[in-house]
Amino acid sequence: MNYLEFEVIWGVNNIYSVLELSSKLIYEGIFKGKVLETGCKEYSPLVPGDVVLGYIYGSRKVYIDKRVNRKNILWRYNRKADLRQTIVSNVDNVLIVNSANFPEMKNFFIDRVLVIAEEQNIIPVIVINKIDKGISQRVEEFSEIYKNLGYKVLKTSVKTFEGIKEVKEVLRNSRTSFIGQSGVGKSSLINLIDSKASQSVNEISHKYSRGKHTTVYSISFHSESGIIVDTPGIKEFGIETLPFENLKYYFKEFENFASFCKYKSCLHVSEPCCSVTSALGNGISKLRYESYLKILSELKNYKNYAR
Ligand SMILES: Nc1nc2c(ncn2[C@@H]2O[C@H](COP(=O)(O)OP(=O)(O)OP(=O)(O)O)[C@@H](O)[C@H]2O)c(=O)[nH]1
Ligand SMILES: [Mg+2]
Ligand SMILES: [Zn+2]
Repeated sequence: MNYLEFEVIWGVNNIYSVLELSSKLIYEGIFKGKVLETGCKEYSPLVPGDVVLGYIYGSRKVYIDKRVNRKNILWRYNRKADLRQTIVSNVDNVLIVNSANFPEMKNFFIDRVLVIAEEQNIIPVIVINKIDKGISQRVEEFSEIYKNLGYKVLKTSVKTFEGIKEVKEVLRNSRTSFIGQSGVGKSSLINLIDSKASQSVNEISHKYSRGKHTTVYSISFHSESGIIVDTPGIKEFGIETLPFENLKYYFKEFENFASFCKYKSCLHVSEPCCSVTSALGNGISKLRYESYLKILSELKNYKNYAR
């Protein structure tokens, strides 16, 4: 059997579109067995970015036998399935796309993605799109907070092309996943960057001021600017399965203060002699700290939390 390496481009219902890496040809891949043996119960065993081993049969078909170990995963908690769901794997950058106006930017959403990016060693970039329609004061305020933390914040418009060059610079020689609420313009940005992408885009619903979930599955594009992964709009980016004691390590602004807390195990909530809480409003943003407390309580309340 002649095993070859393929990259997963997209897949639905266990049928995958896979790219053979040396010939650059696309094949239709299915599992040789009923499921892919990964050793764990997984919500999505194969996602864009995965590399698999398999062999070609018939015309343009591939039996997928094995998933190559992943460098990292962009994951979220899927409440319905009560499982961690991998969205994309082997990711260099995650572009957290927001709208400067509608749908309204959710800082808690951004903060949760930042936590996972820090946990998985993915470089996060915050994109504020639709700036042709003006930027709300609130969005400006948060942009400043994220910039001060050292995160890259790009302001873009698909209408005026502002910031597109900067987005392309991020994408170069890497795999970048776009992520965000429905209707923020992920697919519109991708279509602008790669004319071959031709992803569907849709008006946002005026009745509900939100997107219509136009993109329904994740898909990769090997564009001249780099590998781009479009993903469906996400309403809630939950991270409940992260152990709550670890959350503090992924709020990177705590790092400089945490070593001065009295207790090494300090969670920076109400412990005595906590340097993080002492720095509130003076080194630690109150809005980010509020987010930390909110996420911490979500993690603590996770029903299946196993110690
Ligand atoms: N004014 C303005 N409208 C934009 C911009 N980018 C996207 N839009 C509009 O926003 C709407 C939603 O865009 P999509 O690209 O479908 O959004 P999406 O994030 O891919 O949404 P889902 O696939 O549902 O997750 C469309 O009507 C776009 O034309 C922009 O920079 N400026
Ligand atoms: Mg889309
Ligand atoms: Zn502390």
